[in-house]
Amino acid sequence: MKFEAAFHSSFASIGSLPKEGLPEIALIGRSNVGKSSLINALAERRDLAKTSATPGKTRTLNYYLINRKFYVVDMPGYGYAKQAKSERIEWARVAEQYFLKREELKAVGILVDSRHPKLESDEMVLQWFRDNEISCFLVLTKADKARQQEISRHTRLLSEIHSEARIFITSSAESRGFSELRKFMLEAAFSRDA
Ligand SMILES: Nc1nc2c(ncn2[C@@H]2O[C@H](COP(=O)(O)OP(=O)(O)OP(=O)(O)O)[C@@H](O)[C@H]2O)c(=O)[nH]1
Ligand SMILES: [Mg+2]
Repeated sequence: MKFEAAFHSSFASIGSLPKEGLPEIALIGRSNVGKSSLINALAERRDLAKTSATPGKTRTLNYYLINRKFYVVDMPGYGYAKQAKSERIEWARVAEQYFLKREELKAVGILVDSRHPKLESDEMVLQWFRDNEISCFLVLTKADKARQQEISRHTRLLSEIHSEARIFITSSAESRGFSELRKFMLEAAFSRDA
């Protein structure tokens, strides 16, 4: 299956989000975890979403229209040490409103670096989604940089927190893990309640 993707628009506030009611799947994760790279890999495009080696590249909610049927939303990363505290608070406020209120939101993909289990900011986010009973799936990124043993351990730890969630192991650098993920995202957009 292909994801035909086009950049739709960037939004800095919840009030201005699209109103036509298409389903949405959001991607979140620490700064630099590989959210924008994942969007490029899903779409098999090199520069659709802007990526950067410097954390904090994505600062708005960026909407990508997939197959003219649903949106994938690239969110700003969290856990970025150099970010001002006021910005962090603002991000949390916007994100919380979006996750709790947005009716179009069908699932949230939480991206975690394959190599780094149990980071404090990831644990907080994982638990927040579990406690708020928001449908989510987990994506291990940068699998090309991790050993199989590390990946297995990490997968096990994640399933202790989210026993129901699907876990995908991916590498954007090596285009690994995306056909399953595309299929899952398409199904999540159309056959589930958030
Ligand atoms: N080796 C490897 N590097 C990756 C992979 N995915 C992303 N990267 C690198 O990680 C860095 C960050 O990637 P981004 O996709 O910009 O990360 P992001 O999560 O969108 O970051 P913010 O927008 O700052 O929140 C870039 O240098 C990417 O090239 C991967 O699968 N393997
Ligand atoms: Mg980004």
